[in-house]
Amino acid sequence: MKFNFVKWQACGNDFVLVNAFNNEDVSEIRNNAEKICDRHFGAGADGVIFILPSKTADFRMQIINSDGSEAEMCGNGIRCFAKAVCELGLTDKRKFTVETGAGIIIPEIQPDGTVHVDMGKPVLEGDKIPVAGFGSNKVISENIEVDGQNYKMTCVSMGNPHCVVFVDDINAVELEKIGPKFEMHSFFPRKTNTEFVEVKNDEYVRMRVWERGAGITLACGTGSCATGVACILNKLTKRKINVELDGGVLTIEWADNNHIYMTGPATKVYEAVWTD
Ligand code: ZDP
Repeated sequence: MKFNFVKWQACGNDFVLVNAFNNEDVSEIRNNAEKICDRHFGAGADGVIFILPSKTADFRMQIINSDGSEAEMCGNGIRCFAKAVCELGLTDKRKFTVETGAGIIIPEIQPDGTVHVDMGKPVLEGDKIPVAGFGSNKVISENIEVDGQNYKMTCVSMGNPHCVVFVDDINAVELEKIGPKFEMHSFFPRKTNTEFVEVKNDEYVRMRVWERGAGITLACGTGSCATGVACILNKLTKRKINVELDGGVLTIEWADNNHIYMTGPATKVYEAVWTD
């Protein structure tokens, strides 16, 4: 297997980006995503992202997690994707449409190099997130028992499922221990990403994430969007907040048009050729 790729990171959430806009066959790369993402035997990344053509948008984005599973959407990844397609000369537009598993997403490159993304509308109906046992009701501050301990969860989909848990002290969260237990909990038929959030004030929160199919990552964009929504549903913050992650800060706004807007950085790290 031999292919060119570009390594990108966004708030420390890192990806191997592969350009397949001319419909190249990337099935072998996709099937080897776990090996490619391995931090010792591979290039090392939280996921592999493919730049693909689309019939319904300017581009299509596909993301494979580091465990080889496919995800519907990724927030940090789409900021990397947006800057990559410009860098590759696949468009001279600064704002364009991207087909994803969460629908059409619209990134816009800002003059300062950050990317402002219309992430679409959050999905709050339990059975659409999906979370079992709540029908189409919203899941706000509901009980969940994990490892013999009770937690309050608020669940949101940004195309991919998120379970947000507010805590008093984020440093006391044993993320490595309880993260996978939330991910695999019977409430979540398609598993879940889990965000632990300490609210600092009504405009600033600290969040750590255990990602479905990737474990602890330094940042999660869709998770930050879900965190913003959960903060507002629980009347804990204003509609525009900064989310401090292990790897950086994202600005999240839940606007009056019910769309979530995410703004943050994305940086190219290197270009390479995979040759094993
Ligand atoms: O839903 C999932 O399986 C996530 N692990 C996908 C990756 C999400 C990402 N970290 C983000 O920023 O939203 C890329």
